[in-house]
Amino acid sequence: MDLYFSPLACSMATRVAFYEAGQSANYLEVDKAKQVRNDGSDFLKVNPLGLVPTLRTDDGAVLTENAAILQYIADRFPQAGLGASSETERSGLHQWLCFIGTELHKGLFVPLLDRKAPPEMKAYVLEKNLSRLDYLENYLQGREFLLDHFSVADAYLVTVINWTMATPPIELAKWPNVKAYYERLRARPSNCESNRGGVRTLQGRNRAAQGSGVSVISS
Ligand SMILES: N[C@@H](CCC(=O)N[C@@H](CS)C(=O)NCC(=O)O)C(=O)O
Repeated sequence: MDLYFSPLACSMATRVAFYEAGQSANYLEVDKAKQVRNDGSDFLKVNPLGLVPTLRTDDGAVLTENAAILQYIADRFPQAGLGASSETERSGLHQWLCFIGTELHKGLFVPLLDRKAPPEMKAYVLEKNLSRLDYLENYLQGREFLLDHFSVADAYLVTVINWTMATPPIELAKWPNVKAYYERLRARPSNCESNRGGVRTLQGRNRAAQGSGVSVISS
């Protein structure tokens, strides 16, 4: 399989899922600014939206969207137990993948990480959507994972929470259950492997962001 990814981007969730499943893929890096792969080829020919993750399966299908790709990995490697084991759990998995993709990824973090978003927009997004972290805080009380076991939803959530290192207004210490969850998940080998050097980069960018008052990574 070919996974088109960018370092620090949401495609890290798919890499985490591959590592957790004990599987691998051809990891093809995309330069998001130029929409080319690092061999110079045009990524828009693979995914006209220009978004990572994009996965080409062994039978040649091109899949897009985190929620769809993550569930594909869970279904493709059922022995890894990264998906749902019952109908109810499947609904829970869908729920969390949708929540992370819409409420957190796009609703909260993308505007904060966008270099071009005006400060008023960032302030509005914080006022409107920061409560999503309160919801997560309550849910994670006494829980190790989003479901009763590690799942692809956790792979996505730890990836998104990583970005708090580059969004200075969000101090993770204010949500102790989320912080503890993040630290647990971040310590898993899958996360370390998928994110070599990435955390240091994010921390460096966070320092720059605090200095300038804006966030400096685009997603
Ligand atoms: N709805 C898509 C969103 C994916 C997405 O936003 N990917 C970002 C990286 S985190 C990206 O490729 N951005 C490049 C761009 O916006 O041009 C999904 O869930 O997969």
